[in-house]
Amino acid sequence: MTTSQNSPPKYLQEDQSEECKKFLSTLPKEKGWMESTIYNYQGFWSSSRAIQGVIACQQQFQAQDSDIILVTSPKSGTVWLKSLLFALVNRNNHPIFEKDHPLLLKNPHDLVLFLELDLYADGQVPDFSSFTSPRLLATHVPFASLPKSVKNSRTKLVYLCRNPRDTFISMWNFANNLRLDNHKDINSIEEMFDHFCKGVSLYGPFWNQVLDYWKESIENPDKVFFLMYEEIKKQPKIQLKRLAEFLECPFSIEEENCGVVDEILRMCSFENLRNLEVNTHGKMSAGVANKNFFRRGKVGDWKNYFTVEMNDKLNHIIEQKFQGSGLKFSYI
Ligand code: PAP
Repeated sequence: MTTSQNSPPKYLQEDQSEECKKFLSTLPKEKGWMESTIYNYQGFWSSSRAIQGVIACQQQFQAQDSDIILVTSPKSGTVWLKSLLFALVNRNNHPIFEKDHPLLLKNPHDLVLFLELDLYADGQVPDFSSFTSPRLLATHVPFASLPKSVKNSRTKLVYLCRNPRDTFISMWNFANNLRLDNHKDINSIEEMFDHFCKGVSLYGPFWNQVLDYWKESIENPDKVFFLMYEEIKKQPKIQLKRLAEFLECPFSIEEENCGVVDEILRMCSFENLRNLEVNTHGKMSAGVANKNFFRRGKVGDWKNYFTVEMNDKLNHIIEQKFQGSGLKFSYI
């Protein structure tokens, strides 16, 4: 489904029932990135639409032991990981060399749906009957706010993060592109950097989300698999094979010899996905043009935007927040 030319994409819709308005009025609020306002619910910042989806999902979602949920901090390469997971997990029913592979025809966001932004958004009751097992799902929700059944089942979580500098630049560009598409003015980099540093980013504070999943991945390595964008860029084959092992669907020697691993990486590469017709001209079902998800796809783009002051300020925050965690980001 696409939105009509006059209505904003679902991402930007802020329709609220009276009951919801009343509830939102009890939450701390700040200026939004794409939408006018974001709210703090259970310690994280998000749009009214996403919060309604999170609450519905917390109340209704029943996880299954075989589920695989991709969790990401927004703009950390979700669409990339969705494509890799889809190709990996479905390689028996959709061989990667298939001429009409779903990844050639659909944006990864339409193949792996978000719980709170797609399935439980806008008051929907999702129908999972057409899902094949394992169900592949996604969310941006912090660990503490995941539905109970996700934590209490053997559902596997794949967490992806990206260095905070590139994440911020990607978020700022994405939000402004969506604003421009909807005839709104852009938010300055100074203002949104300040927001990001204060923790007021989409599903932020960034550091809280990353640290919680990092700790879970150490304490519970069979449940949470922690991946970094920069590491996949550096060693794609190694990381994809680690992911396959975590998901208990390792590549066979025969598959490796036939080039399956290489072909999955090629299919899901930035250059390939970005240039597909569906991603140059298509729109995802939530109404956003697919091209917005394929901007530069590089490590280190932050250098084209950061001033010395911004660099110093973020360095200081990162040192403070991640000290002693053992987590190190790579920026080049
Ligand atoms: P979302 O949170 O809105 O779903 P998400 O997919 O996480 O967005 O992030 C998009 C980023 O991943 C973009 O980064 P950029 O703004 O720095 O360019 C996008 O270019 C990048 N990206 C998309 N696909 C790939 C890919 N196949 N390989 C590497 N990076 C990618």
